[in-house]
Amino acid sequence: MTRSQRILVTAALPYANGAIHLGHLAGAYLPADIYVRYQRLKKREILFVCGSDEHGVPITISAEKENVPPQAIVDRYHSLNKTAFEKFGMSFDVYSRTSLPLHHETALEFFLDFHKRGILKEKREKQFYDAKAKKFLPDRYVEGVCPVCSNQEARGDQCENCGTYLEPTDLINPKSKISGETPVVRETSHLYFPLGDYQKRLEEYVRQRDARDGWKQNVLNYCRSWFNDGLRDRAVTRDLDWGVKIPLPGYENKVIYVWFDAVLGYVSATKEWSQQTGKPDKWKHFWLDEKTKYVAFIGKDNVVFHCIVFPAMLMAWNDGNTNQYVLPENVPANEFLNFEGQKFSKSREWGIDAADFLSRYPADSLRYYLSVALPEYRDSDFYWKAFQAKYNNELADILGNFVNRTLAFTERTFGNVVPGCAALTDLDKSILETLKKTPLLAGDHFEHYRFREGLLEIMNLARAANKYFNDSEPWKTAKSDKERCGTTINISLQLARALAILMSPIVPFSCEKIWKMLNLQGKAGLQSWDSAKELLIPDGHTVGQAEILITKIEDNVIESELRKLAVSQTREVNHIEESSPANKNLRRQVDVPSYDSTRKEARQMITIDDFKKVDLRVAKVVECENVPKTEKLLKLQVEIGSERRQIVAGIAQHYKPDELVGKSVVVVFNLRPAKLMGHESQGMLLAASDSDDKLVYVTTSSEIASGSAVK
Ligand code: B3M
Ligand code: ZN
Repeated sequence: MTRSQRILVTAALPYANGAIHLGHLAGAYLPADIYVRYQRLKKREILFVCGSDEHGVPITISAEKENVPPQAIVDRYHSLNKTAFEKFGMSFDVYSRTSLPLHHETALEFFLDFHKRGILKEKREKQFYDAKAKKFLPDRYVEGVCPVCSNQEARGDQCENCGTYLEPTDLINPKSKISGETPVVRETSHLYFPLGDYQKRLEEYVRQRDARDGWKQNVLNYCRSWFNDGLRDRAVTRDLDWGVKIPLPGYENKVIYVWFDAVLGYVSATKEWSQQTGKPDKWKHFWLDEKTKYVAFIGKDNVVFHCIVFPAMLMAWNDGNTNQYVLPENVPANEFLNFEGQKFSKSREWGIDAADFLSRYPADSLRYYLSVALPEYRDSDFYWKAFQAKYNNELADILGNFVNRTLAFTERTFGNVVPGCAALTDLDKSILETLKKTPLLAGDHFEHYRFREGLLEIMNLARAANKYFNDSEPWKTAKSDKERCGTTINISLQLARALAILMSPIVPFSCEKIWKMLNLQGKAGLQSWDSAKELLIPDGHTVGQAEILITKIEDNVIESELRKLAVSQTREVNHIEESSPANKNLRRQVDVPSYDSTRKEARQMITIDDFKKVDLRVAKVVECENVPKTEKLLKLQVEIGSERRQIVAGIAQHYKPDELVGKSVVVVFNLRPAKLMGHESQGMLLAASDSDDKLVYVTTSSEIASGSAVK
C-alpha cells in the first residue's frame, strides 16, 4: 500500500438469473474476500461492496419461460446467492441489488447527465422487429442458424456452440423467441456512448495505474487487444421493459443497457450501505475522495467493462461535474476455473453450484482448495480428487495436525496451562525467524493480488512448525528436561496463534476454532496481521479443550461425487429455451455414458462407430479470400485429392487469407453443405483454440497427400 490507507473493494455483481457456482467463487469472490480480510487485519479502512445484477435480457427470458414477472426471478436468485455467499464466508459490508429505486436513481443520474451534456449520440439503425408481438427484438431474442458452425440454435448475440460473437442479422433463418415468427427489419433509434473518444485517455489511464499498482499481465493483454482493435461507440439503450426506464421522449419503451447500469451498481450499493449504517453521506468518503484506493475484483469475461467502459463513464462524469469519482486503481481479474477438465455449463449441467457444494462440505474445505487452485494467471480446474487430496493432505495433515498435537500435548503434559520459555536453542531461534518473516512475505503477496503464493508462504510456516515439533521431540524432553519441553510447547502454541491469524483470510471458520481452542480474547479475524509474529500468549494462560479441527474427507464420499457426475451427464439435457414455441420440439437427448469413477469416463463418451461416421481428410488450401461484409469468415478453395471444394470458415480474425494458401488443413469431408452469409460451405475446417481464444488450424506433416483420411 503506497497511496492511502482507505480502500474500496467491489466484487462483480452476479446476475440474479442463476445460482453462483464454484467458477464464480474462484474467479472473483474468493480472491476479493481474501484481500479484504487481509486488509482488515492490516487495520486499513476498507469497504467491501457487492450485490445482485438484476437487469438484462437473460432474466426476462427466464421470466417468460416460467411465466412469472422478472422480479420473481431476481428475488429468488438474489436470496439464494446471498445465502450461498454468507455460507461461503464472504465478508461483504453490503450485498445490494440493482432493482432498488436507489439504484435506478443513481443510474439515471449518470445517464441523464450524459444526455444533457450531449455526450450520448442518437443513431438510427435497422433492427429485427417482431410484427406479431409488436416489439423490437434485443439480440438474444433472436435465434437461428450460426453462419460459422451451422449450429441450429445460435443466439443473436453469440453462438454458444462455436463461441462466435454475432449480430442478429448474421443468423441464417432467424426466428423471434417471443412468437417464433421470422422477424422483419425496421428502423429504430438508440443512444450510443462514444467509447472511441476516450481511447487515448483510457490507454494512458491503464498505463498509469499499471505503473502505480502493478496490473496483472492477463488483464493488460485483454486491454491491449481492445485498444488494438480500436474502441467503438456502444449502444446504451435496449428495447425492453425490464430495467432502468428512460424518461426521454421516444425512449418510452426502452431501458438503459444492463452493463451501463450494472457498473453503477457499485456506487448505489455503497449508498445503500451508507443509509443502513445511518450515515447517508458516508459513501462519498469512498467514491468521491482521491485518497481512496479502489480495487475491482472480477472474472476475465468482465475485463472490458471494468477496465474500459466503466472508467470511461467515470471520466465522462468527472469532465462535467464538480464531484469527482475515483477510478479503479486495479482490476485483478482471474481467468476461469473449469470443472473436471471442461467449462462450467448450466445448459449441459456441468459443474456444481455453490449452495449445493456448501450443503455437503464445510466452507473452509472449498476456500482452501480454491485458494490453492485459483486461476490467477491461466485457467485452472476443480477436480474432486485434488479437492480431497489438498484438503486431507494439507489443511488436515499440516495445519490441523499441528494445532491438534500441540493442544493435546499441552493438555496431557501441562494440564492446559501454558509453560514458560527457558533459554532458546538454535532450533527455537530458527523457527522464530521463520515466524517473524512470514507475515511480511505473505503480506507482500496478498498486497499484490498473488493469493496462491501468499498462502504457500503461510503453509510453509505450518510445515516448518510441524518439523519443529518433530525435531524438538517434546515427548522425550517431557521426561528428561521439562523446561526444554515447556519451551517447545510455548513456542508451538505461539505458532498456532500466528497461524490462526495468518490463515484467517483463507479459512476463517477454522481459524476462529483455533482461536477458541487457544482460549484467546476476541477473534482471530480481528487481530492485527503484524501481531502474528509476536509471542503474545502469556505464560500461565489456560488454553481450552483440543477438538478435531479438520475432519478428513473419505474416499467413498469422493467416489459418490464422481458417480453423480457421470449420472448427471446421462440426464436429458435441454439446450433450448422452452419459452420459444419455435423450439418446443427440439429437445435433445444426450447419450448415456457407461459409468466409471475416473474423470475421463465421467465425460460424455462416444463409440468407435460414432467416430467412424466422421470422415476427416487432409486438404490443401489453393485460394483464400475474406467473405465481404463479415469480420470472421474466410472463403477457402481446397483440394481434397482430385476433388476441389469451397469451405467457409470462421477464422478471419486469426489468419489473413495469404497465410493459409498452400497450407495443409484437416476438414470434415462428409458434412452436409451449408450456406454461410450466402456462400456455400462444403465441409468444415478443424481448428484448435487455446485459453486466449486464439484459433489455430489443425494440420498434418507435409508429406501427407491431400485427400488422405485422418483416423
Ligand atoms: N453480472 C456478469 C457476471 O455476473 C455481470 C457482472 C456485472 S459487474 C458490474 O459475470
Ligand atoms: Zn457457431
